[in-house]
Parts: sequence; C-alpha cells; structure tokens
Amino acid sequence: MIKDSWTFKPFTDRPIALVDEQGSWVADFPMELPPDFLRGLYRDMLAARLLDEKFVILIRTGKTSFIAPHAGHEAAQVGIAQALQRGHDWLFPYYRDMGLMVAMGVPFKEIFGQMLGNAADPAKGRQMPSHPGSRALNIFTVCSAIASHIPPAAGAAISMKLQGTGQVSVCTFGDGATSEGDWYAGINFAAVQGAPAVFACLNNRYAISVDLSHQTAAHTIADKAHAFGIPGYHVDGMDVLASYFVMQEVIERARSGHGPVLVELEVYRYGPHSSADDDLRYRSKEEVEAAKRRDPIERFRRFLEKQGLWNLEWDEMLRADLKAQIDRALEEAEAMGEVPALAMFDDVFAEPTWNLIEQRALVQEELR
Ligand SMILES: Cc1ncc(C[n+]2csc(CCOP(=O)(O)OP(=O)(O)O)c2C)c(N)n1
Repeated sequence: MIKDSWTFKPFTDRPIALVDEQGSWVADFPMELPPDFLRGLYRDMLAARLLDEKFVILIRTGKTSFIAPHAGHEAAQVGIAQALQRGHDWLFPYYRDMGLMVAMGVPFKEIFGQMLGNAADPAKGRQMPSHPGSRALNIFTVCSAIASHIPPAAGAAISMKLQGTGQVSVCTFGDGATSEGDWYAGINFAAVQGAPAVFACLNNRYAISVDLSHQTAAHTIADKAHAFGIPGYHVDGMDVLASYFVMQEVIERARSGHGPVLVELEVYRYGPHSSADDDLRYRSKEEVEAAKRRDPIERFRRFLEKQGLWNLEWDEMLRADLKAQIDRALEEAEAMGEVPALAMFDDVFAEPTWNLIEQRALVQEELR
C-alpha cells in the first residue's frame, strides 16, 4: 500500500534527482539537513574516492590480487550508508561496495587488511580481496557468486519480522544481478512475506562487458518491482541527496511494516569492471569522459559551495587529512604481517569438531 504522504513517487520515468548538475536544490520540499551532516556526506564520498585510487596502487605494486573499482558509485553508496541505522540494521553488500564499507564505518585498517588478506583482516584472509564483511557492523560477508546474497537478505528480513526486532535488511547488487534466478526468488519471497527488506540496485549499465540493453527488455530495473507487487523507485545515484532521501524513506517504510521496496540507483563506474578487465574493448573513452563530467563529488561540491559550506582551503585540509589517514592505515595493516597458518582452524564452528582438532594437530606437526 502506498501512502500519498510519502514524498517520493515510485515508477517515475525519469530518475529522482534533488540537486541538479550545477549544484542547485531542485526538490519541491525544503532541504533542512544540518551543515555537519552535509559536510560529512562530502567527506565520506571523498574518502571513498581516495580509497579507490589507493587500491589501484595496491594492485599495480602487487600487494593485492583483485580490485573492483567503485569510483562513480560514491553518491549512491554514501546515501545508502547514511540512511541505515548502522550496526542495528543488516547490510548485504556486493564486491563493488568498498566505498559503502567506509561510509558504514569499517576502519581503513580493516579494509586494507581484507585487501591484503593478512592479520589485520578480521576474517583472517579467508576471502578474496574486495570481499569484506563486518560482524561488528552487521555486514554480511560479500560472496562472488552474483545475486547469491539476495535469498539470505530476504531470509534475514523475514526473521526480523517474525522476531519483531525493528531492524531492516538492506541488500545491494549490480544490474547484472537482476538477471539471476536468486534475485527473483529472493525478492519474491521477501515480498510475499511482507518482510522489512530494501533491495538496492546500483545500475552502472554494465555487467562486465554486457550492457544493459542485453540484460533486460524492461524500461527500467525499478519497473521489475511491479512483478513482485512492491514499489520500485528510480533514482539518480550520482546525486547523494536523492540517494539518501529516497533510501531513508524506503528503509523507514520497510521498518514500519509496509514490506519490501526495490530501488534502482543509476550510477557509472569510471574504472574497468575489475583489475582483470579491459573496458576499452566494449565502451568508448568518450562515454567514460562524459560520465566523469557528471561526477557525483563535483556536483555535491557545487551544492555545498552554493550553501556557503565549502571553500578551497577546507577542501585541501580535508583531502590532506584523509590521505594521511589512509596512508597510516595501510602502513599499520601491512605491519600486522601474515595470518598464522593454524588460524584456518579458528572460528569454523563454535566448538571445534574431533576431525578439525586432528587436522589442526597434523598441520602443527607439519609446521614444526
Ligand atoms: C553466478 C555468477 N555468474 C557469473 C559470475 C561472473 N561475474 C562476476 S561479476 C559479473 C558481472 C556483474 O555485473 P553487475 O551485477 O551489473 O555488477 P557490477 O560488477 O557491474 O557492479 C559476472 C557476470 C559470477 N561471479 N557469478
């Protein structure tokens, strides 16, 4: 059931944008967010961008083996993070969400530990790089298999409803994921159960080299919500305030018992699909350059400047501070060194089984 009092309308032809490309507020309601919050959105987007740049250095210097660039996704990622009750709600992210991790509050050192697969990684190097998770922040560990996290996100939401916890399960994925069976099964089940789940598609128009026109015949990804009987919102994901406001509204809608929502956030990835991809084989330099002219950080910078909340001096200080934090965190993560081989037997079960105990002893003997 959709209430008239809700600010945003689902199934719009054009993506919902609140700030235009020149940085002007164009919404039909007043912008009443505090200055610190607005500056915080900018800081988080900048942190995400600088982290993305650092990851390129990590791969080029052979310190990590896999990166999935997220530059261009920052506004959507930061908007999603700010709309969640962090550490209370659950997040089911995907591998391109490293900027989302920063905005959620995962420490840089932990992020680098995960990228290096060393002792600074709470998961003790068990996952491939760019596949983080956080027990402390209720972030489900990323899985490489596309859309495989949609059914667990639906299951978690159904459990939240049955137990009346007041939590929401938020799940992110790319446009390619919307062609997977798990995607339909998971959202359908959540919708039928009226579970507090928000499914957010970061639509960057490519699934590696497969462009959107080969992915779906639907007009938009948001339109697919019709099939599940839930609202589908079509959002400009290069606009951090649109991403934040829509996500906030739909998360609270889900929290108050109105069931799941599908949100499509239109973004662009500036980098290749991953460190193993050559994107010039399937898209032109001109297309990428044109997308960069719509940069989410620059657009929000203009907005802040118009609000009297931005100047060059502050920007330079902020960048220098973030760069220093990132460099220090990387140094600290590197200094932690390798994960001891025996750590592979830790945390497998709450109580180790007899065969694990035997295997551990064998490995220990081998290492002696
Ligand atoms: C089930 C499955 N099929 C295929 C792959 C190979 N694969 C890895 S990433 C990817 C593209 C996913 O694109 P999208 O969901 O749009 O996210 P994006 O990477 O564009 O952000 C594919 C096909 C996989 N990991 N899992």
